[in-house]
Amino acid sequence: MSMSVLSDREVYEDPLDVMDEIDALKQEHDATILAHYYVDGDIQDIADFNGDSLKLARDATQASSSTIVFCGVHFMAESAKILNPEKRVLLPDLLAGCSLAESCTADKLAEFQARLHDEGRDFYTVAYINTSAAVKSLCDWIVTSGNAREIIDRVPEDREILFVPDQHLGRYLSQVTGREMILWPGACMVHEIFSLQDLLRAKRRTAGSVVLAHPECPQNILEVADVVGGTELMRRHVMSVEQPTSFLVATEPLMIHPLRKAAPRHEYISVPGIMASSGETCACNRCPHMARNTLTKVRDCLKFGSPEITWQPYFDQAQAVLQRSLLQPTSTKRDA
Ligand code: CIZ
Repeated sequence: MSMSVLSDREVYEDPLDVMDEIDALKQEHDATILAHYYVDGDIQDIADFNGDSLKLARDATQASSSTIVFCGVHFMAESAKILNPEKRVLLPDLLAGCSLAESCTADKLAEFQARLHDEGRDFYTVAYINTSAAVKSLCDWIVTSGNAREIIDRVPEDREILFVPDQHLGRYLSQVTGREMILWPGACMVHEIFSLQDLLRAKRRTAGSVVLAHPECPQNILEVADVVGGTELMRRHVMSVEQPTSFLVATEPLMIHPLRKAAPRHEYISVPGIMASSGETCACNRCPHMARNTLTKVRDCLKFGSPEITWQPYFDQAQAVLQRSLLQPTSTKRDA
């Protein structure tokens, strides 16, 4: 647990007091707390549900409370609201965005789709969940890292696929499914900067180590990975390995918190990144958006009922595609 908590007003608050306040406020406001695997460990520990965006989207529909506090980023809270229109959905910090979502705005996507249509291309648009609801409303299917292969296999083969916004995930999916894709040139700021050289050196230094890499990583990292998958697949994988093992983990470093909780017998080493400005190795893979979630902000959003995700006109269109893609699986198997 962290030793201290500084609120926005820079006042020291004991995290245990803040946790007690959150518990009381949860009862008072009939709230359920959902926390993504990439948020601070303290927040994961006090949450009612932890998971990746697919698991949390499904958990949100099972919650019986009238309020959901979504500790994650904006597109996740938006998806929770769209799948639970009758519930109040709070996000501790409205500025918790996503570099992938920012790379593909609805205007830019609509323009690109129109250009492809003008060229006579016939395609389905498949979006990674890391997109705004406005973008989702322009798409045919939504995938998460947990159901991507399964969904791509469901996309009829009579047309091409335009995959947005993550070029690395799209390339990986194209390789494993054999489907050709037009790729949007987006990338995740966390997964794009792993140092291949440091990963190879760590692998050589750590006998018998196993590399777990997220499919948002570039091709050079995936080529040296032993297991490629989203966070929920990583968690299930380490639980399935009995023999104590050293895992080199190429995703947001806070993922080590749920991995360690799920399978404490293993050693987990975070793969370092490289700073674009100097080329030096750094511990710079923390997602600055996920890091906006703090215990004090969780407490404050419950206390003040704000920031709240409110219904937008394009949510109606996004609801159909989200329900089809996330809540009607053909199998419960996890893939990517
Ligand atoms: O699906 C998610 O939640 C994301 C963005 C990554 C992962 O693998 O959990």
